[in-house]
Amino acid sequence: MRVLILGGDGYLGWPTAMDFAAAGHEVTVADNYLRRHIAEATDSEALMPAPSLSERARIFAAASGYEIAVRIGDLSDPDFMFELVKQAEPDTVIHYAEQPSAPYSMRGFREARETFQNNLDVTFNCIWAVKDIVPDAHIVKLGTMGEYGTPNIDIEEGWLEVEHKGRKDTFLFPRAAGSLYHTTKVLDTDLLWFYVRTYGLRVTDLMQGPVYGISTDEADLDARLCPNFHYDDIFGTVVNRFLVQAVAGIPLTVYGGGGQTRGYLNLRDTLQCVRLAAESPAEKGELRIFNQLTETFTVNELAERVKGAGDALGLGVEIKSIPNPRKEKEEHYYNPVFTGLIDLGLKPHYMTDEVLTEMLERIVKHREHIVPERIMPRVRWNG
Ligand code: USQ
Repeated sequence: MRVLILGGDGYLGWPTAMDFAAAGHEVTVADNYLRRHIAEATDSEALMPAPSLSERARIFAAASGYEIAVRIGDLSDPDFMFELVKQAEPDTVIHYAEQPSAPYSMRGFREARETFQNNLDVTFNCIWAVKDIVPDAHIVKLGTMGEYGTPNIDIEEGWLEVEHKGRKDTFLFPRAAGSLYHTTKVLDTDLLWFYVRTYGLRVTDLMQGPVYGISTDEADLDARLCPNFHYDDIFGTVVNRFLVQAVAGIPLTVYGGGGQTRGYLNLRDTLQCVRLAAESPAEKGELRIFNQLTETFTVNELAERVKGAGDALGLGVEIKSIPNPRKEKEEHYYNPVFTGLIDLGLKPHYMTDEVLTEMLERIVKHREHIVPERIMPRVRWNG
């Protein structure tokens, strides 16, 4: 397939690009380095430095023999998006090109507006470019489990059959997101659904939980191909943060009561899920939704697991609850259905002690680059 990856410089975008190229697909990536600019502006740089996209594509080509075409530009600009889609003529568009940080989106008016505009504009431009130029192409959109929030009923895969006053219909599962960032993804889903039912686009929306991991088959070819590994309060996801805290000798920052439950997955499984979805596309006129996670944990359980793996390496890990900077339930029911991707062929890589130990050993090699000031939360939801 010809595959166009929007947001190809990101934690997920870059390893996805290498994975598709290594599987024999023709890959183009596009990015405007928004995350790099925000990371610089908020002192939230990743643990290992990442060369520019063009440089990474050159290193990957030398190491593997697979080419990745790189376009740098702003996908919220319709001219750039339309030109790109015309040139790349994709069979599949993988859309990751969003400001992905919940804390950043809650920092203040400017950051909320930047998140809102970028995320909605890119989705809107992507929909129109596909509709007008390659209407049969399949859009694989990265959504988030956070769209659903933490409802007191089981979370179905995207849709809910409702019986009301003796009649039945199927609706998008109710959504109640916990940050402006997560809310932009709810709005994306609504936009996609409108254009799918009106113009017959084919779309897969992947409701993904927090991802952890550094290693993928292609990233391991050369240290400079490593995904952007963030441990800061802005871009770092909780497992990656806890592992870095364990290495730095900082007590693991459990927010509040620690009963918050989410659905987690290994970076390797993100790659599998996205490829499985792309290689078995949605039908025309179908908005297909999968819940993309492989296991659920409370924050307290995660902290205990990281402590266990860290202590076995002699790190003497401590856990300390700190006031929760977010507005979220700290004790709640959480039971998402996630069978769709398993049915497509996903073989999960679970969060074993071995996986955590491997990550800790890798982080230990970079321990002198950990900046402790990046760890404590700097953004409060009610700040
Ligand atoms: N948490 C802590 N301590 C920390 C960091 C986080 O207790 O030091 C807690 C949070 O309060 C939350 C949970 O851990 O309850 C997950 O937090 P997170 O920062 O790993 O995840 P989140 O902000 O929700 O966002 C991340 C990605 C986002 C993606 C989302 C999936 O940054 O792009 O959409 O995971 S989900 O959470 O399912 O919505």
